[in-house]
Amino acid sequence: HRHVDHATPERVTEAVQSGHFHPRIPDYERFDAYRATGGYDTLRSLRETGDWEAVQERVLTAGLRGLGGAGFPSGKKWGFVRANPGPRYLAVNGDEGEPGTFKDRYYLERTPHLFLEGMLIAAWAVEAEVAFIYMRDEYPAVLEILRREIATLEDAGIVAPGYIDLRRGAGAYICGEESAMIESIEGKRGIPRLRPPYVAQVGVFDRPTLVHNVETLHWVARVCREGPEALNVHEHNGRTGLRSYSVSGRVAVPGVYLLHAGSTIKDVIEAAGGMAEGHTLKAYQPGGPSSGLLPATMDDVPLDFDTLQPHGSFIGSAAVVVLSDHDSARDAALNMLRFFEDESCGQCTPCRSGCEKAVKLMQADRWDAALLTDLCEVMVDASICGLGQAAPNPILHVLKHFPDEVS
Ligand code: L3W
Ligand code: SF4
Repeated sequence: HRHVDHATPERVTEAVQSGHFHPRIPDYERFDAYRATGGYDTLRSLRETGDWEAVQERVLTAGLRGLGGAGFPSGKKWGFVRANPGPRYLAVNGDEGEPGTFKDRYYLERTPHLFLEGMLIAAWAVEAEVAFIYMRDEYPAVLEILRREIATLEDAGIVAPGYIDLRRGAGAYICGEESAMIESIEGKRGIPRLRPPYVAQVGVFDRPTLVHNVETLHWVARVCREGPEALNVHEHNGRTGLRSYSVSGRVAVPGVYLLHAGSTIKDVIEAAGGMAEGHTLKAYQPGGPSSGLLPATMDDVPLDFDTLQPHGSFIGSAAVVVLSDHDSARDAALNMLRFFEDESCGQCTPCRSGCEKAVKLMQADRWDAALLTDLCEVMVDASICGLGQAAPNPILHVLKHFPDEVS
């Protein structure tokens, strides 16, 4: 997870210019190609004669929910932010640090202008004075693409120079938590703030701030252009909409798959070309390590917001990792807890000490189930942010679904 040799945008640009290094810049849709098919027409007409509440209604009707993990209705956020007096800001969360998640990168490396137009529409809707993009530094190609295309937008007169402020993360997972990201944007160490106040009220430099994930804004552009039908006509297993599943692990063809929101693990594996040869499904991580590990028997649950709650899990950013009969659930859980131990910001004791203690307890041949359960309860109840609150999930799931591996 940690990169010692950071390929920062400056270094990438410098290295490219000196001919020493060639980051693979994928063949993405450039400004001219995007413009040629009506790109930025929606933004222009909204800026000329648009009614932000009509656009908000459209986004709500589409059923668009925050795709960074929490699934909060996107249109509602616009109303919360607008309810507070300006100046207001927009901050895009492009930190994409959840292990197994790579959908934002996928879209940015293919159709960056859908994201950029969606971002400018959201910025227009809340009258944001600056649009910050907080981008994961481990994505040098994405950074290069954004720098180029933002410059193109400035040259084309679509945004004023400097209106889009591209900021680089520095490899801390916690900076994907929205208030820690805001601290980082302000130039401080990224640690989560207590809520309330919500960032819609007190965000970047204490101003009301609209925070959206990259993919959410990609869909804002599509919903504004194509109508709510871009999302809400898709029905499957009683769920509405589409989800971009980042699929990795023991599947034949790992990748990002845009599927119905009601897809089960069976559907997801089928989309990814089936299981890898010689592997049988044993368990899966439905949405990042915070969502824990579910057993193969749970193969008929729609992997969507809300549906996993009864199973003590959630879909998060839809980062599906498939484990097989060749894998150990306890090893996977230990790996997840090591990650949380490493990435805990250290601000609160239940998480800082809890993750460390859990890693030690999980290394025993036999797990002390009573002690681990007690520790998990404290972490869930008393941690400040989602990292510490959700870190126990892999432990609780192994105890529940794979007790034979730890007793
Ligand atoms: C105004 C209210 N605003 C809520 C806003 C809030 C935030 C959004 C969601 O994410 C999830 C976790 C995992 N007035 C409001 C309000 N808001 N009530 O709505 O807020 P919240 O608290 O539900 O969640 P959150 O802290 O933003 C936590 C998931 O993130 N997760 C995923 C990580 C994903 C990555 C990645 O790589 N993309 O790192 C990890 O645990 O599902 O539920 O904007 O301000 N009354
Ligand atoms: Fe930091 Fe963990 Fe506390 Fe979150 S729960 S504030 S990551 S110590």
